[in-house]
Amino acid sequence: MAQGTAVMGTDIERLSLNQDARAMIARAREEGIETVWDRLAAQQPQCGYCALGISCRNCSMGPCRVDPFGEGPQKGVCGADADVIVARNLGRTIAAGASAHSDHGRDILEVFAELAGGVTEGYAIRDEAKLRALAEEWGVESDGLEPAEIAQELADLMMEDYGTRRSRLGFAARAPQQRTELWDKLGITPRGIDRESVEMLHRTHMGVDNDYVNTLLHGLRTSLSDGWGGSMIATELSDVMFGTPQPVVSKVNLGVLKPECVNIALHGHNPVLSDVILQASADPELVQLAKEKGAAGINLVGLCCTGNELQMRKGIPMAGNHLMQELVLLTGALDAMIVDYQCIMPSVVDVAKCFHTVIISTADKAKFTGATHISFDPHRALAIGKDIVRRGVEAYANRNPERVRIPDEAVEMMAGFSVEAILGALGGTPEPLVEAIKAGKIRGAVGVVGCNNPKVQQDYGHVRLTQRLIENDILVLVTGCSAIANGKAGQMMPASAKLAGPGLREVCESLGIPPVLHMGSCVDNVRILVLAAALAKFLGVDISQLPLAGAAPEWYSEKAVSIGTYVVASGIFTVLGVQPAIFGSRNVVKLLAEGLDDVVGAKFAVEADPEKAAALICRHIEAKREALGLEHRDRGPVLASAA
Ligand code: BF8
Ligand code: SF4
Repeated sequence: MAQGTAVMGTDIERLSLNQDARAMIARAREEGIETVWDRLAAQQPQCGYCALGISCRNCSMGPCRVDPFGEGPQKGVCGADADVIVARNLGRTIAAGASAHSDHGRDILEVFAELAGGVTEGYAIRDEAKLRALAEEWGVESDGLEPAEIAQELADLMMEDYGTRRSRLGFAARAPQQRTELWDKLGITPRGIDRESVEMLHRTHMGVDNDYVNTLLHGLRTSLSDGWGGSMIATELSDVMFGTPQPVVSKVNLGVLKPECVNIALHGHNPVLSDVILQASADPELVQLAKEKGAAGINLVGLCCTGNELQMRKGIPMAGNHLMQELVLLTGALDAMIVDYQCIMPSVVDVAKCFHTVIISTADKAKFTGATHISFDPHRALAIGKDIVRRGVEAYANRNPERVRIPDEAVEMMAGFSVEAILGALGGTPEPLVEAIKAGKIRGAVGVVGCNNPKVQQDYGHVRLTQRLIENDILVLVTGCSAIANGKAGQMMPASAKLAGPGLREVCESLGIPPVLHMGSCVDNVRILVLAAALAKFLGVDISQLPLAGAAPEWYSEKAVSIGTYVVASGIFTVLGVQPAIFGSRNVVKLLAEGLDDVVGAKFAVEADPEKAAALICRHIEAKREALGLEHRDRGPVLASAA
């Protein structure tokens, strides 16, 4: 028995870096509750053709597959070869990811327009200065206008960016001139946000775009319509409506759950929902109801990107990232999980059935069989928000205290580094950051972003890569589930500066900031683009000349593919930790991992080992420094010994 337990323990340790996750996975096994890791194991061996990207079911002459060993068929029924099939599949993946972000952006834009029209409940313009700055950027004459009037005009202009009437998206003008000229030259300047994804679906229909290079170029354009379009609208309008993030200290991991309180988790992405739920959870009547049921109060916690949105703006504690969504239910302490859309596993409904937890879906476009659906309507947002919170309070009465297990103590993390906050900390201009980079105290900056994936030990990719980068004096910018991983690992407090190399440590300590800056949710990756553009413009160079890189060590989603692609198309070298489904075409791999450098000044690399990924990135950053005429380390990075 003891031996059996030890073997199981070792196995569980391989699944996650964290104590809280390990304890809950052990509980799932004890109680026979299925989790994502069990289902991954049950799927083995996964389809090799699909993993290589050389299967196609785009029409009913198929499905088809190309033999990667060259012995079987090399073409689908229509004649498409591996290059065409891989490019088409990748193109569709980018379009799906771009569509997810952009539709999220549209939902925010529609509420923003209705707020301007005075027909919503529970929303306000919380950052009027940002509204006025955006109005100026978009050519709206705002002098003498009320905020609602400005918002109406701005909303109309932004709505048009979803259509096809212009030749260039409004926010594309934020990129340095060198970059926009390059996009024009390549014919990949993003036009309408919807248009590029629709065109990608058209091109990848049988018999349309049969040239893999041409398809992939449109893939770049489609991703740019996300990064400089849909996601950027989502981020900027969220700031206007919910407040531009400023540094705030909060807590993270399953230890944020409180046994004595009604615990409600918000999971998903759109702050249009979560902000109102936060307001509703403070309602005195509901707090009183919670007390009548025997609870000390209502404890709201976040998961995934909605958790980031709430944490960076309101300091709400964070229960965990992607792979914690089932495990948070296994605590037995969660009374309600409120979801909107994206990255919410259908399985949460099944796990919740093993406890008293209610799952409440809210978006009509994202229903979950077996969940309670309460249709969210911004016109009556607060009333609906209160109804939803009430369900959570009522569920608390069904909680069995004997089944509650909260596995760990919460860890402190600092969030809220919007571009405005970073520039504010620097005295309003990028100059101090540029000077620190020039002096070599900070070698460069890297966006470490993206998901968890059960194929990778949870959080190991993020935490180890980040650790190596900061040790090498590279400032790390994090978003999405990566930010939560780094938070749990204790890398995101000002005191974490001691984990950094001497140069970065000195800069962080003088500014009182962590060496790993939380820039928000996944749509907020655009904040990294905006910061990169500001640095490039300040120096009079293109983004591709800066000592920057991107990394997605544990990515899983189509959205992450779109993000990685727009980051590269914007000129930033990007390392993926999980293989994308492209390796069935040598030509596509060669183009993305080599040729793209000559086209957009950046390329992809795939490296599963974060130690090696760190070395690749350090070398890249030193090469960029050298090309800019800055002091550089010839012998590559001095990597610290394994901790
Ligand atoms: O958009 S990082 S697992 S939660 S896709 Fe999803 Fe990935 Fe997390 Fe947010 Ni982003
Ligand atoms: Fe097969 Fe071509 Fe149809 Fe794809 S599009 S399923 S490769 S026939």
